Amino acid sequence: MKPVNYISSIGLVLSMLFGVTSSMASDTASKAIMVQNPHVREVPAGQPNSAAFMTLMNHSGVNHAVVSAESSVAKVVELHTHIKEGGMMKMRRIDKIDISANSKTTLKPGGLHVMLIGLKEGLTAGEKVSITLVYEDGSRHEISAPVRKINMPMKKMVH
Ligand SMILES: [Cu+2]
Repeated sequence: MKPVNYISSIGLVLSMLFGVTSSMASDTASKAIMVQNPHVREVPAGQPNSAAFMTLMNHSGVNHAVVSAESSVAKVVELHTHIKEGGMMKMRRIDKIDISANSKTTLKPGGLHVMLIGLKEGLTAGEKVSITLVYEDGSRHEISAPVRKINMPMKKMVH
């Protein structure tokens, strides 16, 4: 093999490697998922918990999932869903929230939500809460969710 051919084939291999790397980078979950209408339930000071809701849209052909969430307003942040048990709606912690390829998952009162446990202070409508979503591939997405008044019977908030 002549040196010129050898060098050009290295160049080909390198360009293939970089091509693969850049296409993978553009497919991270945080780039594929669009977060719409994030909001957090208003709670008075002294109320220990609140919840965040939003719509997660997956604009890729790959299944993604939120595997955890973080926020500085609460001591613990968990992913929750509601299940019906003995005629009562109860909240349950779940490991992940799936967002299937080319579809959307809606977090809403009475269903999936990001639970904010052990609030450091009350949350007043108009304030903004920073929440970081962590996806299954380790990519992260920081969102700013406005606090809103959401009417929700407290008896339905049993854990
Ligand atoms: Cu909950």
